[in-house]
Amino acid sequence: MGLVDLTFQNLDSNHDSFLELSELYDVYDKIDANDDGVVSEYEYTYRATEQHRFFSIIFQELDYDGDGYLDRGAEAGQYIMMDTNTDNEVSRREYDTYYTKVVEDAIQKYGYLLGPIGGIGNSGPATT
Ligand SMILES: [Ca+2]
Ligand SMILES: [Ca+2]
Ligand SMILES: [Ca+2]
Repeated sequence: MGLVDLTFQNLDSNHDSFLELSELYDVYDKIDANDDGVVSEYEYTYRATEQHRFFSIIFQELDYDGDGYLDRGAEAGQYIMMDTNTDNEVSRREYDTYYTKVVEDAIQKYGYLLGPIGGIGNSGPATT
């Protein structure tokens, strides 16, 4: 399953229905297979088999400074982006909204790399 199972429930390790920054950090620490403190594109994508290329373009989207690694700065930036009402917690709805947007942006910018796609990005309901 790999990263495909990175659903909100898996991220929310204390099950309070909110994603805290520490929980996001924990997830990246797990993805950081060689423990060098940053997540490389390889680490981010290698567990995803069928959707490898898809995660690759998501990675490009998250790697805002384009250095090929997701560090704590990128992770914190991602968290701030998710927390749209700035209450320092990311709700399920904020998470869904954020990922819908990331997927849409990634497909817009890099979708040509995917070729024909069947329903990717439409797997969850888009909250309004
Ligand atoms: Ca939580
Ligand atoms: Ca690493
Ligand atoms: Ca929030």
